[in-house]
Amino acid sequence: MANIKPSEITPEHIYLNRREFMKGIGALAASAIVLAACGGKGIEETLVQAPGSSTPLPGGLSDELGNPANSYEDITHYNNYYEFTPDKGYVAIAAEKLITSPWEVQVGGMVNKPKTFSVDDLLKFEQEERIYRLRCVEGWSMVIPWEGFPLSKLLSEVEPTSDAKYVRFETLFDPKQLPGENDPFYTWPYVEGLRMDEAMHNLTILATGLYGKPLPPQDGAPIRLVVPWKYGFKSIKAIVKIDLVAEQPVSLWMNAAPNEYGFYANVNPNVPHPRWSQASERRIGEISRRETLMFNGYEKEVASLYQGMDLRKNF
Ligand SMILES: Nc1nc2c(c(=O)[nH]1)N[C@H]1C(S)=C(S)[C@@H](COP(=O)(O)O)O[C@H]1N2
Ligand SMILES: [Mo]
Repeated sequence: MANIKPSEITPEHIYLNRREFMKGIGALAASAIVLAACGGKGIEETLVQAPGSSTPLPGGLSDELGNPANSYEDITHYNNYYEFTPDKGYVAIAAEKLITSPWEVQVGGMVNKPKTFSVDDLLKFEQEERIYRLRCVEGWSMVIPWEGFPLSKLLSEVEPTSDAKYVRFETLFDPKQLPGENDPFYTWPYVEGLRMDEAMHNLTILATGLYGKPLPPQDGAPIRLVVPWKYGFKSIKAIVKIDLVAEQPVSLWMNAAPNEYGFYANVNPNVPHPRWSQASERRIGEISRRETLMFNGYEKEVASLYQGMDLRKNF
């Protein structure tokens, strides 16, 4: 049963009709799928919040800490996407008509084999499910079941040279489709960056879907970055360009407010934002606040990347 890969299962059945599905194929086979999809958690130990429901049901999706996944409705109707609107509840409607096909991602810079990937090319990388917490720098969070693949696989294919020290990502620049890009306060297009070791880390993925469906426009279709131990703004949406570079990239947020948004942006409850504490967060769907975890709960996996660094200076 360990051989069943999430990618071999019709995702809509798993996520949206899990209970019907289980009735159909029997509980034994269903538990095998849960083991494969959730990295070893037994079906009895997990909780799910069904799409459209606020009540966790037994037997569903949760992260490795046992936090139930947010509903599809929450994940797709509470968004940050400044190219469209700063109104989180309106992004879904404002982004509805974004043209995401055809779409190309140009990967170049300091690489031996620059390559332009179509979305079909990107979908040829084996797609995995990753259930990650997403912590916005504003103090809210969600648990999101992404589909995608490690960024390291794409980078290996283009063969970064030894001069490449950082990866720079760029969002589509198209002010007709992305009206926010007419706002002169920001330096468009949206840019983000990672240090090479961060980019190569297994937790860092390019996401192509969520809840087993293609990414909707509001969540970054057709392809977005997800770096779960960093504040959400690092997880850049609608990527068209990835460059391997020697110098630390300057992001849109660093340009907008360098004292508030640093390059590293690691989730850190001990380093307050200049205008608010980062010690706690509101999980969407919950009433009381919960404590924010160091590196968003991924400390074991990523703390070694920052050994010897002053995390207050390198915020
Ligand atoms: N291109 C682009 N990417 C972006 C943003 C944006 O405004 N534009 N917002 C970021 C912020 S602040 C957060 S918290 C996450 C939100 O992702 P979600 O809407 O899928 O939850 O996307 C990030 N990626
Ligand atoms: Mo954010």
